[in-house]
Amino acid sequence: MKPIALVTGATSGIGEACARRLLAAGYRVIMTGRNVARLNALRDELGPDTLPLVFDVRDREVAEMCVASLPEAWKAIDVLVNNAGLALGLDREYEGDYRDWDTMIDTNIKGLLYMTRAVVPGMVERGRGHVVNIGSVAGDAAYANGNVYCGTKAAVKSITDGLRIDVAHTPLRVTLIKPGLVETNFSNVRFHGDNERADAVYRGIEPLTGIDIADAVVYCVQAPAHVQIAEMLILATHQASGSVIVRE
Ligand code: NDP
Ligand code: 8X3
Repeated sequence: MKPIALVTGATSGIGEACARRLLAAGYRVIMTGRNVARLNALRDELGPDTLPLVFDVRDREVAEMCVASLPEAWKAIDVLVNNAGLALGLDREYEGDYRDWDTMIDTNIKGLLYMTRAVVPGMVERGRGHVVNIGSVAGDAAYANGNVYCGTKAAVKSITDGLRIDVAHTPLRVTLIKPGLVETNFSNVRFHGDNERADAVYRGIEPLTGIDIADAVVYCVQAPAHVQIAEMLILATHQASGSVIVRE
């Protein structure tokens, strides 16, 4: 029987790329997100080794219920990729929009925790599993106007380290992937649909792609069982940190 991966936020960007690469690596893939039409289109394209699961990771009860009511053949999740997340706004902290803060904190931190709480007990019980959390270079050090988003990704780093400690007595592995600039819908979402502003983020530099990050995820989950890749920082070649980017 093929192993099973669950990828949150599989409707776009890094999550979609992870779904595609994990499928190609021989996994059956549970693809989650809120965009039903996109999930169904992916399922039609990618075939019966994928299962769409529609829910908002911020809704703890629904997230738990969706995981608990997976069909029997899809219950034994081997890999959880906690990818769903977003940035909203790029403003001085003292001028930020508190609704944007709530959404980022609820999605990037609490949603990731809800999924971990729903899936990891089964992994511990079965004595196998791998959790891959998508953090960010933004969690290593704050950059100008990144304040709350950077804070959520710093929290993801701590929460990932905490989980690794808490499962160290089991065969489970826990990995934090910290991408730099990846061209996805991320900046369109951050700038509330201002596509021109979003495009400018990737101007004058060759950014990473979702597939670059997905390849790293596949490398981590396919490492031999005694090898735990704790953390990976992946930057575009002309990016040195969250705030040092050399453009043409
Ligand atoms: P995209 O906007 O392309 O994808 C975001 C995904 O998250 C979508 O599939 C979206 O699905 C899902 N999502 C957002 N909110 C929710 C929610 N409440 N419930 C369920 N799913 C949700 O961006 P990326 O692919 O770039 O982002 C993926 C992750 O990578 C994020 O955690 C981001 O912080 C991180 N990251 C991105 C970087 C970049 O430069 N792009 C760099 C470093 C980290 P739907 O709308 O269907 O719900
Ligand atoms: C996304 C990368 O540098 O835009 O986490 O914050 S960055």
